[in-house]
Amino acid sequence: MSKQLSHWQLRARFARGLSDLYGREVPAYTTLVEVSAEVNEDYRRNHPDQAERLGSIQRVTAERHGAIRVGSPRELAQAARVFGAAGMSPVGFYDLREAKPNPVPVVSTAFRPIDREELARNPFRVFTSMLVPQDRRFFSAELEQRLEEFIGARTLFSAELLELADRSIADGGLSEEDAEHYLELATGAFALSPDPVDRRWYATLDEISSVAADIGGVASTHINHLTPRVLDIDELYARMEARGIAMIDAIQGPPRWGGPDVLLRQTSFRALAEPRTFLEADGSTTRGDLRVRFGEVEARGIALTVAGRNHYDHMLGVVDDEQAGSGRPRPEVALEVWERLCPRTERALLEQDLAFFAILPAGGPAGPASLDLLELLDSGLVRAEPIVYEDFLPRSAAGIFASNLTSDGAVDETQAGTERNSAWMGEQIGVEIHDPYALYAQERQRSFDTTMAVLGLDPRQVVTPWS
Ligand code: OOG
Ligand code: NI
Repeated sequence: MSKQLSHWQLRARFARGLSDLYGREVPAYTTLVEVSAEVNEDYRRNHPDQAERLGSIQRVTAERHGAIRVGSPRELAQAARVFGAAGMSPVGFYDLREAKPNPVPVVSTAFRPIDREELARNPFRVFTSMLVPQDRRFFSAELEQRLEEFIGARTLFSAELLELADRSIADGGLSEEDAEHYLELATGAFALSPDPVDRRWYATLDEISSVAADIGGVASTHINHLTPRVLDIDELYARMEARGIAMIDAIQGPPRWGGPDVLLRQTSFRALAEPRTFLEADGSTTRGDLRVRFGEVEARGIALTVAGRNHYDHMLGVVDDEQAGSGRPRPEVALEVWERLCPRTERALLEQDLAFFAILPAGGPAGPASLDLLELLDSGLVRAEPIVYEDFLPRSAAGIFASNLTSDGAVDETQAGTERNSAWMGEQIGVEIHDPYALYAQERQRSFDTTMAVLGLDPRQVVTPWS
């Protein structure tokens, strides 16, 4: 029997395959990856003891997230099998239809590894959005029907690919030969299609939403962007601009400041015109271009608890109020709000149970073992290491979508929306959508229980900020 490739090995190869593909399709992406690697290397040199606190340099340098868009629950269920084959499970539910000021007619989840060891081996994740043609705020009954017919008639993932995917899920991996085959088909499923785009159909959808056109106006799906991770996103932004690449206005997410970095900061360069073939109304084909794909980059910080996230959303609301009417994001406003309202240290985040930390043995001088976690930390017996945020932010996602749209779109707010939630999505695809908060809490609890056991303490008797 030939050697078996495990899920994480498939995931690492899948990520590399997509990265090679996207680099061939969008050369500016290669520039972004190069500049990101330089920024990370310089950061590591200048901050030797800080650089690896949120992940090893190997992990961060290899790290990517992709974004894809599909048209129906059936397509999403198939995508779940293709990703499941590489150990990626759906985590989180994002309703972008509610995003202000730029609603997008999709609901999304992210496929990613969920165990710490798996994340450390390769954290590849794919933000996956599904069109909601049933939502009357965006689509008429007639358009819904046309969309369902168009999407129902296409095949994104071949039967052969799905069969290999199911085998990998069932067996925990694939033989070398099957793996090659799976990777070729899986990567190929996300290549930009050379098929002609029906110009009138595309334009009809584009009037409602550029994202609807990108999903329902073409015959297949494709990577929308592939995002490297950097340790200093402000530096990356400056270096890209210095190379003459036009970046969007702002870095999405929390501002740069002197306190702990939390959640996620993202920015991107504007979508590039890519040549496409069009099918015209008179049956002829012409050459033209579409601007949909772009380059995004991100920096990841500490995962927040539900309370921390509520506080974060509250701070964003204050920033909005204070810069209302100014037209464009003003970083100094956000900075001032953060200085005023955000706890300044990791310790404060931990004490107020606003962020997640792993509790690890620190090998400090053995003092009298306390039954209070904060005292154990003070005595140097244990230490708290930040748990990195592995997910996405709906507001940033909507900002990323919006910064690259060609039309403003049309939304009829007098219509009622169609109810969609995490449970609904899980039922549609036959796989449970994991709750990201539960995953972070589990990781914290495991690290805490293990460390208390090492100290000979009963974890149930030790008081923590979250107990
Ligand atoms: C997804 C946009 C969201 C992110 O990083 O927040 C996203 C898309 O454009 O399809 O990728
Ligand atoms: Ni993205």
